[in-house]
Amino acid sequence: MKRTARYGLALLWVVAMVGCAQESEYSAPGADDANNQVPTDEPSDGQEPDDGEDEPGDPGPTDPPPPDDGPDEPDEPVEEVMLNPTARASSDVLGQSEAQELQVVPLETVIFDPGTGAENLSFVWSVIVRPEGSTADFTPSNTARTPSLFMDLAGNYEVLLEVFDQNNRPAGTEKIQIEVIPDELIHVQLVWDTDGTDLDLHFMHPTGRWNQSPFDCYWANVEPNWFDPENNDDNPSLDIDDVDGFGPENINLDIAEADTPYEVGVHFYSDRAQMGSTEATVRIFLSGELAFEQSMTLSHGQFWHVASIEIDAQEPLVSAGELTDGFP
Ligand SMILES: [Ca+2]
Ligand SMILES: [Ca+2]
Ligand SMILES: [Ca+2]
Repeated sequence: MKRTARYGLALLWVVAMVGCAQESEYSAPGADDANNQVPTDEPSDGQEPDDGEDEPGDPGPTDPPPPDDGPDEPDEPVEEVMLNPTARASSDVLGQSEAQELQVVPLETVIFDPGTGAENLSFVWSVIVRPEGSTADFTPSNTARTPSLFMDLAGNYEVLLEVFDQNNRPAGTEKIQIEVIPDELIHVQLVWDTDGTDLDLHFMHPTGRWNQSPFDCYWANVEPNWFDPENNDDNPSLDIDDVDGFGPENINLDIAEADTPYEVGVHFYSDRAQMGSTEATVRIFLSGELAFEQSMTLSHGQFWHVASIEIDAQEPLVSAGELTDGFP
């Protein structure tokens, strides 16, 4: 079956502090994300953290003391928590870094740490900036102390950490930037906008035929041996075949043959959810730089010839833009 993942290595670490604002005005993170729930010791309901306002029926410990407590027993002040959150790539062998700006390759798993030893705290992690089409979510949950995140797409991510004290009062926030940069010569990325559908990315050598081994690299031919049979660096590889919706699928190539236009295509293979059509987006990175981005609406069964890539040509990337019923 079709599910391989190939991991690259984390490359370098940069340390940089990003804003720290105690008791910030951030609203409850990710209200649209079912996995985003504010931790609470209260027997109720997963509401947003108590904002200090006295809401009727709210039995939370942050309610102000009864009036007869008198003015000489003020509320216990919120103590600022000193945070030094870090992110590190799971494949990094050098150990923990102090990085709040991290650079990794696509499909790396990044592990987050709030950087505080204080107990009785709870944490909420949110992805507040992500590449369009990314569905990355925290494992095991966004309220874990040290969750991990699978960096599903090339591009920029920003992660917000919110910390709450034992009374669920906001006690600090920090942000971490993750830059996901492909380290291959050619990195082709496919995402689409429907669930329950299976689109397939194809990367074909000019001597090949679409959807046939060995010169089309796709889900049935994930790492063919092209060019020099003794060299694996000149072989393309498909990282993931996504079969249940949205993608991503990536095909990479480190060494390109001279005078060789590689062809990129997308096939709408299966429409289990009966969506009828879906919009596919292909991004092509050359040496880590986004060089091409196009979207196309495909009906079930259709094939989109996306582009040609010839690295040493005057114009290395040429849009094809052809849509056919089935493979041409
Ligand atoms: Ca697929
Ligand atoms: Ca080879
Ligand atoms: Ca999927």
